Amino acid sequence: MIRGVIFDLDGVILSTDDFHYQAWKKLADRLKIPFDREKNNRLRGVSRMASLDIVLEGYTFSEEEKLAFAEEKNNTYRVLLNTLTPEFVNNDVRDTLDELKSRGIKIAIGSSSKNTKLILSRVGLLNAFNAIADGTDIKNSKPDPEVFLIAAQRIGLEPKECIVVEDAFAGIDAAVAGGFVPVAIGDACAHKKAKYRITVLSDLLKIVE
Ligand code: B16
Ligand code: MG
Repeated sequence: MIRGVIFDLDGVILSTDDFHYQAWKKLADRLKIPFDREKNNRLRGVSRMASLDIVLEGYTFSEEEKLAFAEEKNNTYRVLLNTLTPEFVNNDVRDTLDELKSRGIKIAIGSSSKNTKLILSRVGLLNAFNAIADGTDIKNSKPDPEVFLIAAQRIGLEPKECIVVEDAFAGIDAAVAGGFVPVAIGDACAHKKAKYRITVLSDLLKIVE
């Protein structure tokens, strides 16, 4: 029986894809490294340093330079995040969260992003969840299930009692590895191991009776 839903943040609750793109593009342009939207799509759900490795593919830099590049990208990204407003989260998402709560379902965030709390506070959802687990809590990024296991622990549920909603392949892999019920939205719908595929978040209400 499903008693909890753990949501990935970026690509599920809202999308900051374009901000990631702009921030990586600015760095890549400065370094004279080609970067386009196709490459940006490969960064979805991937941690910041793993994303940087993809951005720098074919180029060699020291660890020190790479840490500085990641910080530079994040500074640009955070400036863009400051333009977020509650309108970035659509009504279908807000209504679904409210309905799940009124059905007694525990809801949590399980995101790789170290900017999770900034994003949630900008869109007015910082206090909307029973628990938040994010990039600041974990040693191992998705496809490791660590972030979802911490989220489940914080809402006091077993993985098998929780749905994980993900838009990234690595996130579905993480959900499967942790023993959660994997629900795909967006690009992740192409993942063979998704148990359910949804188009909009309110489709969850048919899965969680
Ligand atoms: P940050 P999610 C992920 O968030 C993004 O999908 C991914 O593009 C990003 O690189 C990652 O967070 C790390 O984000 O640089 O803010 O720590 O989809 O797991 O909510
Ligand atoms: Mg995501």
